[in-house]
Amino acid sequence: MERTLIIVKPDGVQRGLIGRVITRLEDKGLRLAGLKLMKVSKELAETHYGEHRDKPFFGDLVSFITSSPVVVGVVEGPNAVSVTRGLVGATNPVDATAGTIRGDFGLSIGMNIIHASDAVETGQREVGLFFDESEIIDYSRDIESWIVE
Ligand code: 3AN
Repeated sequence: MERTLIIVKPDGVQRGLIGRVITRLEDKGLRLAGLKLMKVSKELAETHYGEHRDKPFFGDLVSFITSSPVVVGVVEGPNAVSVTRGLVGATNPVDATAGTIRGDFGLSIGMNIIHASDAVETGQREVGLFFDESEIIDYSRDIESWIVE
């Protein structure tokens, strides 16, 4: 079963969108295997966004994600990485298709509500950065057989 990491960013938490964002993932049939509210440290933010270290917006990215609490989740399901990215929408909410989370809730690239891992290997790395194995729960829901053949 594929796993991905999602982060409801500070803007999503401040705007009271936690429930609506997570509902969209659940509505699709994806399953939460881990979930917590936390403040991201500067060190964790710099590691998480390491691939953007040389970009001009890196400093803003780190200060934004550390500015206020976030909700992080481990999301499981068949093709969880690409399915979640599809629900999230394009990086810039102005370009994101209506019906996606960013397309429906955002207007600014710096405040685009949610992060979701962009590849299977990234998902494994990012889940490991934000969660101890003991915080991830392996279970199945009674409804599973009505979602996945
Ligand atoms: P995504 O989150 O869609 O995978 P990435 O990985 O290219 O996008 O960028 C990571 C984050 O960096 C984005 N979610 C966004 O908040 C921020 N970002 C990306 N490009 C820009 C930009 N040109 N200006 C400001 N912030 C940006």
